[in-house]
Amino acid sequence: MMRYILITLLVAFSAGAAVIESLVRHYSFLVVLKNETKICGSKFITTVNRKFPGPTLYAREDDTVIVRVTNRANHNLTIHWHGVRQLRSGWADGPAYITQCPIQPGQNYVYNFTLHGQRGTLFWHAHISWIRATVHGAIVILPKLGVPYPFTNPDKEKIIILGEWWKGDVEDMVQKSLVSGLPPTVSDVHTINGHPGPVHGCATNGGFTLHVESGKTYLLRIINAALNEDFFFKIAGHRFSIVEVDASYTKPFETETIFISPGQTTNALLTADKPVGKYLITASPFMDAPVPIDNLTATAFLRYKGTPKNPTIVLTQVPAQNSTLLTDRFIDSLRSLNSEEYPAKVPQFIDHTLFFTIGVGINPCETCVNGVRIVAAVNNVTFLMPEIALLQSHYYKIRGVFTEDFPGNPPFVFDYTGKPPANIQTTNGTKVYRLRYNSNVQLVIQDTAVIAPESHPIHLHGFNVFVVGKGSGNFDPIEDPKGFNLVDPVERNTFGVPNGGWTAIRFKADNPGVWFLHCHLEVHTTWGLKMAFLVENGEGPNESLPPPPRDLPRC
Ligand SMILES: *[C@@H]1O[C@H](CO)[C@@H](O)[C@H](O)[C@H]1NC(C)=O
Ligand SMILES: *[C@@H]1O[C@H](CO)[C@@H](O)[C@H](O)[C@H]1NC(C)=O
Ligand SMILES: *[C@@H]1O[C@H](CO)[C@@H](O)[C@H](O)[C@H]1NC(C)=O
Ligand SMILES: *[C@@H]1O[C@H](CO)[C@@H](O)[C@H](O)[C@H]1NC(C)=O
Ligand SMILES: *[C@@H]1O[C@H](CO)[C@@H](O)[C@H](O)[C@H]1NC(C)=O
Ligand SMILES: *[C@@H]1O[C@H](CO)[C@@H](O)[C@H](O)[C@H]1NC(C)=O
Ligand SMILES: *[C@@H]1O[C@H](CO)[C@@H](O)[C@H](O)[C@H]1NC(C)=O
Ligand SMILES: *[C@@H]1O[C@H](CO)[C@@H](O)[C@H](O)[C@H]1NC(C)=O
Ligand SMILES: [Cu+2]
Repeated sequence: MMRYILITLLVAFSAGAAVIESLVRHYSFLVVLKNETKICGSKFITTVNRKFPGPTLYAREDDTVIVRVTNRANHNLTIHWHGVRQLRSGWADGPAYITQCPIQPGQNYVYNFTLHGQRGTLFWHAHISWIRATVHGAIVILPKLGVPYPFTNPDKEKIIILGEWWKGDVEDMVQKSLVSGLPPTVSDVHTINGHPGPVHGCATNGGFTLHVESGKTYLLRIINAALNEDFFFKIAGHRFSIVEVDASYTKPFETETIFISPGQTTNALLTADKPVGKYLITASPFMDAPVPIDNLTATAFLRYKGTPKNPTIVLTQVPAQNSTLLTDRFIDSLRSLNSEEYPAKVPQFIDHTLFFTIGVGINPCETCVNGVRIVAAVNNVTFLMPEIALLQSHYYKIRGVFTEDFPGNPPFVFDYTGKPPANIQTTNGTKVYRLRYNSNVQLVIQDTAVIAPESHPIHLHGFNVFVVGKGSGNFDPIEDPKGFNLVDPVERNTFGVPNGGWTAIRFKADNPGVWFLHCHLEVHTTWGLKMAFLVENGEGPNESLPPPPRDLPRC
């Protein structure tokens, strides 16, 4: 039984690349089943171009990217260009049943989008069920030709993708958990560029080695493509200078530990200024709640040119799995660069003030193993996936697919981080929240202690958001806004909501369409921790969603 997804993106860089600033990049992704015994366990995985991780998509700011996808697998597929703004190109965003119906086996779809006002590292991944476990790869957006980085020009650039690996078939596992109502199984190992390193029960196949030369500076483009795990990333003996996150430049700061959640990307400068030798690289999980996770550390090596055979490996200590202190220190150090060339355009006046609680719950389920199903919700609504994509339903005014009554505030006020209410059931529906074109939104997301407080990386499609505040306990709408950073807050597409705390974001709703907001822990998204914003058209065609491409998949 062969599973093929052929994503044909024809790679054809224009001959005039050296002189033309803006180009159309055509890419060819062939998604096929690959025998991947070398990583950990013997199994077939769905891949793009037979690569795991998949191919890197290179482009420059202002380029148009054309990706032709042909699905020859035996399951439905969509591809999401994670963090790409998709200004007025919502049809190319990719989340299944939100902006498009899936590309069914044997079908094609051409993703067509332009990279407006973004430069840095992002990534692409499948956006249906858990297929992104193996269907993902880097997106590198270089500055416009002739425009330098606003930091030391690196001698070389390296992509580092952190991932999660199951020995069994991930799709089978998830489908079984949906039937049973029990949590999905945690992964078997973590990976660095596809390799777990020497872990019991997994062939190392050499692992991943980052080759460096003394005195040179490297730009590491680090991506967390894992499904459910936050990571600490370290290189023994070395420090990083953080210069960009989620394709937005930051004020540089030094750190020896990088904290990165699923859906986030981080660019870090590394100078090879230590004695020639071999140094351990670690990606170890973070979890500060009593939630079972895969607790294995993925390892790789940094090796200087000229390192003798069989060197002593310089080791590093991985942070404690529950080190909230380190995650806070990293997150609190992030600031937008906010220079003349790259200003932080933080909305100063607010049109919509929203407050969302997020957490898990338990609903009755007659057919489930324990008679109950674990669910998750935003403002107590467990999102039900529609059968027709929301964007199509919106554009063609198809009734009955979604309702516009998503609550802007929790329906029931309680001590969110204190004792949970006795009733921990949720309500459900396919509800969206409507925003006027160009309105300014402030959204505070509050973690709840229902079942257990836990941190969540929340991803918003279609926008970058400014993370203006974060705190522990219950958000205080009078006192807490006084401490908001409205000058140089970090700008990103995926932001953490801390365990038993809250995060405040602001964004301008300048992108008409339907935009998904969800936890980037796939387990929570599966349980319903998701909703969508419907952003109205503005005036005239340059402020409106264009008609869908002719090949948009149908349901
Ligand atoms: C997968 O690869 C392994 C190792 O190369 C080999 O032993 C096995 O037969 C392969 N499986 C199939 C179905 O091709
Ligand atoms: C991509 O979109 C642009 C503008 O929306 C359009 O002009 C162009 O023909 C499209 N290209 C393909 C290959 O669909
Ligand atoms: C990791 O998890 C396994 C399985 O739950 C457990 O047996 C082991 O003690 C844990 N290891 C550490 C270092 O916490
Ligand atoms: C972190 O975990 C360690 C070992 O499990 C425990 O001793 C310690 O109290 C925990 N720290 C925090 C802050 O929860
Ligand atoms: C959530 O909705 C359920 C079902 O309507 C209700 O029983 C429960 O009290 C609500 N809980 C909260 C915290 O709003
Ligand atoms: C949605 O809620 C209704 C009413 O409580 C319930 O009957 C139904 O089973 C729920 N659907 C899902 C998929 O949870
Ligand atoms: C659209 O066009 C109007 C009038 O030409 C202009 O004022 C506005 O800034 C444009 N909007 C965008 C998003 O380009
Ligand atoms: C694939 O997508 C189509 C269109 O939404 C749907 O009818 C079909 O049930 C899906 N197939 C599977 C296996 O989920
Ligand atoms: Cu979550």
